Amino acid sequence: MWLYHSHANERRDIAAGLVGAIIVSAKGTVRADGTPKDVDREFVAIFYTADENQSWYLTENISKYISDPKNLPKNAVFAFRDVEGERVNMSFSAANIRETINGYIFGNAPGFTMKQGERVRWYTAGMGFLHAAHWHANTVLLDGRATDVVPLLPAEMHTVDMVAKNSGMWMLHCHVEGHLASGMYTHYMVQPAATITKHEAPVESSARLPHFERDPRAVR
Ligand SMILES: [Cu+2]
Repeated sequence: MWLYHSHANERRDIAAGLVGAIIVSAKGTVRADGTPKDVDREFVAIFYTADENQSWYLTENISKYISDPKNLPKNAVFAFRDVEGERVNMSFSAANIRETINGYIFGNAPGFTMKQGERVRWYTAGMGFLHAAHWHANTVLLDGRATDVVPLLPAEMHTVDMVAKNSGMWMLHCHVEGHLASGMYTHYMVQPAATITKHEAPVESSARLPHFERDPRAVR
C-alpha cells in the first residue's frame, strides 16, 4: 500500500480530504479482478487528523451548515459538556480539527464487515498526527509478529493480515487517548460462521456504537 496525498497545495488539499490508498500487488499474486490470492477480504483504514480550518471547503461549509454564516465570528467559542456535565468551552479552530478513520468519526465508518475464519488484509496509514491503530478481539501480523496495535506516524503505512477468529462487533480505534475521546473509533463486524451460509455475502451492519464505554462486548 502507498498512501496517496496531494502535494499541489499539500496543507489545503489534504485538509479537504485528498488522501487515499494505492495498492500495488506483486505480479502473479492477484486474481483476475486484481484482488490478492492469499486473502479473502481487504480493508483500508486511514487514521486521519483532518484540520478543516485549512480546507478549501471551510467557507462553503460555513455558509451551508451555519444558520447565520455572516455573523459567525471565527473567534467564536462553542460549549460542550464534560464527564461531570460541566460546560467546557472550545474554540472555533479546535472544533474544526477532527480525528477520523477514513473521514468518519464516532463509530460511523462503514464497510468493515467480514466472516469468521476469513483471512483479512488491512491496509493502514496515518495522516496529520501520530496514531496507534488498535483492534479489539483479533490480532494482526505485523512484520511476522502477532500484535493488536499498529503504530502510524504521519504518512506511515502498514499492511497487516488478520485471521478473523473471534466473531462479534468489535472496536477498531486509535489508542491515543485524546483521539479516542474525539471520536477516532469505529466497529468492525465478524459474522459468526455458524449463522451464515457458504455463498452468502456478509451484510453491512447498520448498528452503531452509541458510546465506546457502553458496549460490553468492546471490553478487551
Ligand atoms: Cu490517533
